[in-house]
Amino acid sequence: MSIKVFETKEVQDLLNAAVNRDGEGGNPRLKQIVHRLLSDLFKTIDDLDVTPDEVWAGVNYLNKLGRDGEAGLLAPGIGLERFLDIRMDAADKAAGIEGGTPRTIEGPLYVVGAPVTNGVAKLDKDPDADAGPLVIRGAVRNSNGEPVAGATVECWHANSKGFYSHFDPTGAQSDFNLRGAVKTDANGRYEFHTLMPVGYGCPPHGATLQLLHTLGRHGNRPAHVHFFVTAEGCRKLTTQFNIEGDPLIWDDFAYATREELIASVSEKTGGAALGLKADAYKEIEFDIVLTPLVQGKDNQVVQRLRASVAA
Ligand code: MBD
Ligand code: FE
Repeated sequence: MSIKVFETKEVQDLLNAAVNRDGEGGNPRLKQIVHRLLSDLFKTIDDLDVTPDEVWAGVNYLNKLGRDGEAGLLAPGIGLERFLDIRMDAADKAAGIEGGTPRTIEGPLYVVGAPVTNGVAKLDKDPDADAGPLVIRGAVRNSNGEPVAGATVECWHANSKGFYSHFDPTGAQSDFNLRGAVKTDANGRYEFHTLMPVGYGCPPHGATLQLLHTLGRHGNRPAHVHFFVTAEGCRKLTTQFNIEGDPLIWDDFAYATREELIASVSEKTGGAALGLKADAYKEIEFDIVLTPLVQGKDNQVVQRLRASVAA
């Protein structure tokens, strides 16, 4: 069928009416964005001759996505969150900002308000028989290579099942298990004592995995650890490392892997003296370089609705 109605006055008037384009009230920015999104949707329907059945399947999908609470999970899955990083990387490049630890996506599983300690934090509150001890340590430096004392390094990751506390479908984990924040010491150093994570997989019956499967994709991530790093005079860094050797390192459904963010693991002994659950443990060194404020401002603080324990 070659029915094309998008360019007609009737359809253009409909698009303008739908966002109250010329009327009083409402938010002009939202009008602009919704007008463009609706226009692109209508044009897609015209161009690809999308059938009414297909449109209603899509509407139904959005209802399921909302019921499952997975819009924040679909966003990285369809590359939307990665796309925002690509744009921020390009903005930094255009502004001549370089040299910091690369950013990569926050993802939907952060919880506000993890406990903060000085220098070192033990993140594993709950026992996890299938996870061995892991020490994550490193230094925070500024773009001059100087250690940053008093920086806050916040960290969160999954357990041996790939589940995050607060979002664990089995309900097994305590609040803030495998989550915590450390203030760096006088040498800019931080250290987390924790347990080795396993990669996350999307909920098996959720809307995100449904779409990914329909695209012939999977919904799994390699083992990884998330960070927020903040310090006086520096821009907030949102990043992660992915752990070397995971077969999904370059097949992450959320597209968060970056060459510079692949952590290598060393085998250590002496864990008993550190209070770890076994003497043999794994260690990841992850040094972090922050970039300075831009004209006194942090242009990296992203506002989004984040989970909290009380809510
Ligand atoms: C995760 O653990 C994650 O980091 C992202 C981006 C999406 C889903 C689960
Ligand atoms: Fe994650």
